[in-house]
Amino acid sequence: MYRIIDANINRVSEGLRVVEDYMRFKKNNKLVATELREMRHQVRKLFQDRLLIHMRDSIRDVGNEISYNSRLDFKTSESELLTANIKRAQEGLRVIEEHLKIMGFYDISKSYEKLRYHSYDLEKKIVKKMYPSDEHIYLILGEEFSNGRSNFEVAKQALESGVRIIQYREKSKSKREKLEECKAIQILVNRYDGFFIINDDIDIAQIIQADGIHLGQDDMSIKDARKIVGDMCIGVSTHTIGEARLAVLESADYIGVGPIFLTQTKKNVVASKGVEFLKEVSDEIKIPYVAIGGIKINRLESIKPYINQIAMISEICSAEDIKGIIEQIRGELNHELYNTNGCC
Ligand code: TZP
Ligand code: MG
Repeated sequence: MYRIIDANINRVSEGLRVVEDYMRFKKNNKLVATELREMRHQVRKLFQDRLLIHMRDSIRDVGNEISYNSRLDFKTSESELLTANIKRAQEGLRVIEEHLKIMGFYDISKSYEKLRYHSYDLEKKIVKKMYPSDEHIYLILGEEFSNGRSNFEVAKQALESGVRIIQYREKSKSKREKLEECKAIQILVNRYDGFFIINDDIDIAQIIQADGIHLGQDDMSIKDARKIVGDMCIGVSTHTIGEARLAVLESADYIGVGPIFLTQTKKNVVASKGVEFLKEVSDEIKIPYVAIGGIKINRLESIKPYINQIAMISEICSAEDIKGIIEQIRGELNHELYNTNGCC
């Protein structure tokens, strides 16, 4: 029994340590790293007994060989690494909890149970959805361009057609109206395993636990936004290669690149060098980027070599047949795209 407790205290601590260091060094997420650190210390402190080390016999542990010969722990992505290690910690906590009960340490067992519940909550903060950088279509909602349809209706049709990234962008609705609409759309997006991004309103994004926020050059800086949203995905609009470089330095998760063509959709749009700017970004920028501004199906040919992802408002929202246009766009994009970069 002591060997089981000892092995699992180590297992839990090590699992937590892997995640803690990732949150600390890769994500610069002080809050979550601190929570993990405290939990790790608790795991060691709650049950201390000389017998733990005394009974240890790692050399003759039959599990060594099983583990050495197995490829079940093979991992290829950061999110797999995080999930595996937080799960390892949870399983270990459960083992400790169950065995301490029959060893007569009921109260201590209940404290480990508490830690396990805490770890479920932490898992939500750690295993966040990654920005889907391999999706080609990024739909931005705007009711005034939607032919009398609601944002919810447009989002629903797009999701049914397989669009996964949806941004909510309303410039003249009241906060309350936007919030109610976003709550409903977030639930819908979750159902389709999509990725929902809120333009401008960080408070709405926080309340509905959106997947991301999108900031313009006049909104708060990424650094300040990070203080509020932690490691939620942050996208930033850029109009020059200088702004794009800065967004990368400030650790944006993706950037908007545009306007590429003339657009009537956005008021007071800042001019950019259009396709020329897009080329610069495709040559240099190593985070996901999405081309935006006046993107129409019949203009795709000229930008195909430089894009992986395109954002559209009017071309999709105003279409008579939303599903039809999405299918057409997808047909156009599905071949010979410049495959830009990895994920964020
Ligand atoms: N940012 C730069 S251009 C633009 C935004 C939000 C509007 C894009 O709309 P459309 O209808 O796809 O040109
Ligand atoms: Mg803005």
